[in-house]
Amino acid sequence: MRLDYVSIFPDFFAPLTLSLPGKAAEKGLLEVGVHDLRGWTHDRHHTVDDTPYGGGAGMVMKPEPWGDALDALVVPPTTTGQRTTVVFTTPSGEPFDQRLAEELATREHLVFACGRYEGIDQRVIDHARTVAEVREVSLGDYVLNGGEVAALAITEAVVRLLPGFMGNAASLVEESHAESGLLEYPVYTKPPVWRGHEVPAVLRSGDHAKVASWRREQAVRRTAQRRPDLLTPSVLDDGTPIVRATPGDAGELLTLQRACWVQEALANDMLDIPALHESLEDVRAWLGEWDTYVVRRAGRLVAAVRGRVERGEHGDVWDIGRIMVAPDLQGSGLGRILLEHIQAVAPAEVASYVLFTGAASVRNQRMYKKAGFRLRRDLPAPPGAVVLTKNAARHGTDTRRGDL
Ligand code: JDQ
Repeated sequence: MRLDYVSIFPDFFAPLTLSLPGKAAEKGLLEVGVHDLRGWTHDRHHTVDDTPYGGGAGMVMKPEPWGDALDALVVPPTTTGQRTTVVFTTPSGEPFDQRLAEELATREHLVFACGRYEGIDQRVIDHARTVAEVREVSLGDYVLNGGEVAALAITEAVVRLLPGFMGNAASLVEESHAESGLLEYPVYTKPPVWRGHEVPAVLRSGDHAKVASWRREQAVRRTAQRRPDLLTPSVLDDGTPIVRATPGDAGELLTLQRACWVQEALANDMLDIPALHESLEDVRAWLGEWDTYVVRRAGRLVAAVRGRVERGEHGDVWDIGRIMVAPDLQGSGLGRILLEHIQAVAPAEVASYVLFTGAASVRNQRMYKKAGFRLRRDLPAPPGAVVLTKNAARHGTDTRRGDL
């Protein structure tokens, strides 16, 4: 593979010409060229930028030096028919991920075009598409000052995939775990106790099956907490997903809440339940403070649940609330499923779950008891309400959120 970099800060790429893929270069796996864009300027001041058409702040990279750079670096299709791939790193590109790294690793020639200022004149990208494969790639949803750091990150992710690089025995192991779609489990080495922190006993037990299941549980737990987007969304029997609520759901949540709380108020003979009088602004405010999940049927928001951590005397408590099911779908088991779901997404550190319901809401109470909750007359509850709790009964290590 050949890699070329074009930038007004070629020093960024010094590590590449030194030792990093030096070993790959030795084996003839990799050729690297670093180029100063100013080498393709023709004026005394080596100008690479100009003011934007249409006005606005900042400067734009002028097209002529880039055109000459591409003329010099883009090569015609090889015997295999493969063209040069020009990678423009940009905040508006397709997101870089492992799949794209794998795709780029199949290319024979990559040219990284690293812009600065407000970016490169669009005609350079348009022209590049006529002579090469072009990928506009973003490293992630944050703003860098230029494309160099993104190009370096992409390079490292791609080069380590090349056959013969980094002694690829490890990558086989890695792939088998990556396939799980989960984050990595935590890893430990000697000593067995360090600054009072112990290596989990299961890892020192020598029981390979137990080790494997512990690691899988840790991986699932981490993924649920840090990257819930990676987990297959929870689904109802018919495949309807339970998804995180967004700010745009506030209006429909308010409607659902009114319908549900009118019923709750009638059942409990009390018409001034505070939630019944919440405004759209109130719903927007609590949406920002609670992990809220919703279910849609045919586009209509028909059910919701929310949870959040409360710091309690005896450890953290997962406060579950607002289990709401549209009146026409009550009794369908939706509430029970949402109750299971909100427990499943609770952070690992919670010791117990707590929820409140109307003292006269017998159907709700029956469902909560079936789900393992116990009525707690010993605990304080608002007037007309009762408290139910359940031990979170997590197993594994006493992993705190700070470690996750
Ligand atoms: C350039 C810039 C437009 C900031 C100029 C060239 N993921 C990622 N974040 N930022 C970049 C990539 C990136 C890449 C190339 C760049 C940023 N800038 C600065 C341009 C809007 C904001």
